[in-house]
Amino acid sequence: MHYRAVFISDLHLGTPGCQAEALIEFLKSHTSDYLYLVGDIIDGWQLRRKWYWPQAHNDVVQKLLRRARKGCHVVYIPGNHDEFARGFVEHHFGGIEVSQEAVHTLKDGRKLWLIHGDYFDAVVQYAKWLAYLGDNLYELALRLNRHFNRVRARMGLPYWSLSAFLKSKVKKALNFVADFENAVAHEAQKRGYQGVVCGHIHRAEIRMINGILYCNDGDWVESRSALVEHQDGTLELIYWDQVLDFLPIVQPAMQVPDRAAAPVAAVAPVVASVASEVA
Ligand SMILES: [Mn+2]
Repeated sequence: MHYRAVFISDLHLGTPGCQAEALIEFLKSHTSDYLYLVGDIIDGWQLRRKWYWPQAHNDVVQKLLRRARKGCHVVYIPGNHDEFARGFVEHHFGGIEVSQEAVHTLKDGRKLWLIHGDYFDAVVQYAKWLAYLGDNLYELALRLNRHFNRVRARMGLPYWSLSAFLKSKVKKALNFVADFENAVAHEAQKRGYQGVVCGHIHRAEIRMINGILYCNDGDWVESRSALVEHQDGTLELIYWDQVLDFLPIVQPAMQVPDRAAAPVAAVAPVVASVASEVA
């Protein structure tokens, strides 16, 4: 299928989480006149910590370069994980244009503002912390919570609920997604655009927010999603071969006999899914 435009972001090449093989398959069957890389394409943060660069990740880069060579207009908008590329803004890389932000005009004339979106994320550090907790650390946190409360009890202090703490964090994380979407849409409107395309929060979406078309193209770490503009100008989110079991289920936590921990177990899948969404 050949599209007018394809928008992808948050590939996180250079991390084991990147679904490079699926992305290559997607790119093969989704050619376009315009290809926008909306940030966090290469994960410089992770690569600095630990070098991880399998062949498939190289193939993705080669595929993007080849696409540019073959006449596709490829624009690369660096994100926060690939902020090193912001030093190359207004330059070309083998035909790929690097830009801080971009504008795409839809077939019907509407102008979309293209940004990664991290500028609107005042709480990157917090979200990262939550993402770590969503993993195996969750179990450790439960164990620590029990020890912590034994110590507190010995000191005559009341029980401190990890459950209540996590619930408030989850609520804040959900607020964060809505706040992010509203802030991005509001700024697009202020700048005179009819819509906006961003990434960053790994949450694919197409919806109207106060008369502004808000689009998020998702990610290639979990949801394998892309935004496309068909030849007739309609926009669509494409989920590539999506598997339904992508949410990490925290099974062992369900079997904790400690009654105090039971509510935590109930909220665990939510924490895990929210954590992955705001990463
Ligand atoms: Mn990002």
